[in-house]
Amino acid sequence: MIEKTLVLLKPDAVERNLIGHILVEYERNGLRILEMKLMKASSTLAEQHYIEHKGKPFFDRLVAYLTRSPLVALVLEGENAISRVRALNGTTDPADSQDNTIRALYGKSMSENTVHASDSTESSKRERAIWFG
Ligand code: 3AN
Repeated sequence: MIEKTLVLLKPDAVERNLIGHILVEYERNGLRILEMKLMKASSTLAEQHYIEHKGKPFFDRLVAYLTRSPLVALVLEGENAISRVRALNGTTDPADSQDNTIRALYGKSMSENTVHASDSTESSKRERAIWFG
């Protein structure tokens, strides 16, 4: 099934000049960039994005991280894009991520793990609406 997924190259990725390094991984795996923008997220946007984590001890840190400097938001499209991009990104904790995943290569920590991708069709729809209207 052809799917769309919402991806963020989070502030630590942009700060370390990793945009090109990460995009090449998606593109060479046959995923097409449909939309893309470099922007600084507002707290309101970051809170909406991470609404499922509201109330958790790391929520405020998550919002501060996402808003501290520019990020890149993009929509990728391809066959089974949602699960394929999650697999390319690796697990939430970079220390556990399989070799050659984006988080194993570039992730700094559980909190600063460089990339985000939607985890389901519903999340993709919700997150694409948040970031691209
Ligand atoms: P993923 O981004 O792999 O889908 P989620 O949705 O479980 O992971 O978590 C969203 C973000 O919240 C993660 N990218 C990570 O930065 C942060 N996070 C999740 N769990 C923890 C935790 N236990 N401690 C610190 N940060 C966390």
